[in-house]
Amino acid sequence: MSKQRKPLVTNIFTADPSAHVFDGKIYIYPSHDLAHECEDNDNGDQYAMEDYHILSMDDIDAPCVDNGEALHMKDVPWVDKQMWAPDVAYKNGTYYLYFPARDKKGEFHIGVATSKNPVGPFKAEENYIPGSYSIDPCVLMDDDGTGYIYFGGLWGGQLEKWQSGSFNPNEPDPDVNGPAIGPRVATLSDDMLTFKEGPSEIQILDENGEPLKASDEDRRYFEGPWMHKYNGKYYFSYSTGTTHYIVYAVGDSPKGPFTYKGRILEPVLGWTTHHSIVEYQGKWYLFYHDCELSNGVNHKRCVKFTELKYNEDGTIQTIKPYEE
Ligand code: FUB
Repeated sequence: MSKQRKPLVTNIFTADPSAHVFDGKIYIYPSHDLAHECEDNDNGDQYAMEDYHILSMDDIDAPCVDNGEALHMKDVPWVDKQMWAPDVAYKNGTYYLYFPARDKKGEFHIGVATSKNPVGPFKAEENYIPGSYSIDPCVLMDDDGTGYIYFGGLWGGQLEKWQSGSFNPNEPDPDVNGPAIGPRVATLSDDMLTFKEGPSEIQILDENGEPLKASDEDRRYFEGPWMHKYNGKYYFSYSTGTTHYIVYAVGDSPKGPFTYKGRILEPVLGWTTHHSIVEYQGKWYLFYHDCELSNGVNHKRCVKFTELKYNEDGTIQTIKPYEE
């Protein structure tokens, strides 16, 4: 029985799924939402997660298993709170878990933890990756073995505060008529633990080759990046945040620029939307979340998946999450 478009697990709340295939099995690296009572705010204080649980499925129709706690913030010396959306990468027999969290000064940075097992337990490095900031890391291991890490999120994710190159809590918002703030990309070092190059800002362009504007909230970057390759092209997808779409842009190189192409997922129940895209046995799947399990409570989310289809010209068919 396919679990498509149903909560993958119901014993815990999960969100921000990063799906990967390792040795023929599907592994999902989500955030672990906690069921505390609190008010929502634009700073994201309601997302007070403390640990990670990794989910797995033997195949796309198999039951989804919660493999238990893989990393807790008490075991990460630099972290104070809010372990948000993670991703994983595999290289030379080791799994690298990349995760954002607030440090003791209240700044978001990105840490890395390693394990020989895809479901952990993971052991974190003492400090965050030097030069990292903001939230929502995702990693592409390119065909030549180079790792690229993408990250950044507006509002609670603090990306606006890094416009000068260092953290400025009083940084004014960008001019709405100017270019949107872009996500960041860095090249990972050969040992996957530091940045070899970058971070630099990614450009997302409209159909005329102009950078998307900050006022273009239906299309500009907000948070939740994902990168995958299809027919040799780089597909950079992300959440538009305030307008609640998952959209994508396509380019010829891992660092862009990328040209906006369209919507992948229409809004789901709940404020946030966050996804990943993975190929499994010749089909493509979108992993995403909504708030069905809590009847719409923003910080009590559940991970789901559905099939994703391309058109002949390489564009992606838009998914309406509650219509077949
Ligand atoms: O889960 C906390 C935050 O909510 C993530 O970092 C964002 O992408 C949004 O899903």
